[in-house]
Amino acid sequence: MSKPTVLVTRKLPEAVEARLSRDYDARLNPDDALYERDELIARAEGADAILPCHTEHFDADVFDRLPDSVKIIANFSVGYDHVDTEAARKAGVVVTNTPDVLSDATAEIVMLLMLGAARRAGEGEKLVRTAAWKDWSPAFMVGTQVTGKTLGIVGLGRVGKVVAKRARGFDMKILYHNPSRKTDEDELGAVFYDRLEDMLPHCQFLSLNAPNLPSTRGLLNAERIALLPDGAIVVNAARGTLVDDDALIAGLKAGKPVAAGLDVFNNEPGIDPRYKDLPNTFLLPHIGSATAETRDAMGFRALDNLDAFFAGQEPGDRVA
Ligand code: 8YV
Repeated sequence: MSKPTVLVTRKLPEAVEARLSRDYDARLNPDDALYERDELIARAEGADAILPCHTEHFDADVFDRLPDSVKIIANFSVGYDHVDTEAARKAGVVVTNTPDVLSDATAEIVMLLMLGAARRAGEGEKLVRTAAWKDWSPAFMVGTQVTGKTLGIVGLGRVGKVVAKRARGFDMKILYHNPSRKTDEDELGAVFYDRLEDMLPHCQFLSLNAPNLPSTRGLLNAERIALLPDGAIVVNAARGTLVDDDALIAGLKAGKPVAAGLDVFNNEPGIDPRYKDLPNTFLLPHIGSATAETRDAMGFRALDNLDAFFAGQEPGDRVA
């Protein structure tokens, strides 16, 4: 029997591509070129499956135009907000994601964002790199201490739970807001707030760890920022859509929050340029899951889903 054809939209780790080429008729992308809509559809001609990243968008128009041969979209990502799952269902296309395997790597970036924003790492690094570091004094580059502070987590899901665990290593007190209360085992002593507005006044640090959903879009707005205590620090390694940029930028200019650590943005990579001009931002280019170990694990997880599908089984991570 011939191997199923898989269109792979981006360059993947060597070991993942080796397994892909062994088990499938893989259409790889060695140059890692970004396929725009028309090219993506053209390249999918005759393919049985697509293995995309969050850089490709599958809206209703794409599903209308995708060749009928495509039966599954096995994402190389945990988030699948780049896929219109309703349109996928209507088109009879199965969609999967890669949960769990990137929670540790992403939680590391959340800690880096907290530390980087609190300890003014962006400013400090710039001083050293531009040879602008001229002096030292007790008043030089004074930041906020992370140890022992109160951290509010919006979304105690897979990543949020690991963030809570890591933050406990910094003796932080953990609060969380979630659509529903977690079990004792998942909470591990974190304090649940049914209403986000009730939690915000206690958050010396606030970490956004919720998915991009209609209910979370623009969640961090001017009214909610105003509820944060003085000196609060906000970090986001989830999705840029959770933030109202105008509100956060106005807040950062006014000193509330006092700093922000951001790994994700609206309209990546063309982010709101005002973030770059603010000294109190610590900015990273969406690298939450970018470790060699996690990239391999994400690829293998996507392949496990494809293997199950083509073996006539239900893929473990089916989301549509
Ligand atoms: C990935 C992510 O780098 O998996 C996700 O949802 O946001 C990132 O960590 C990216 O999506 C890979 O496609």
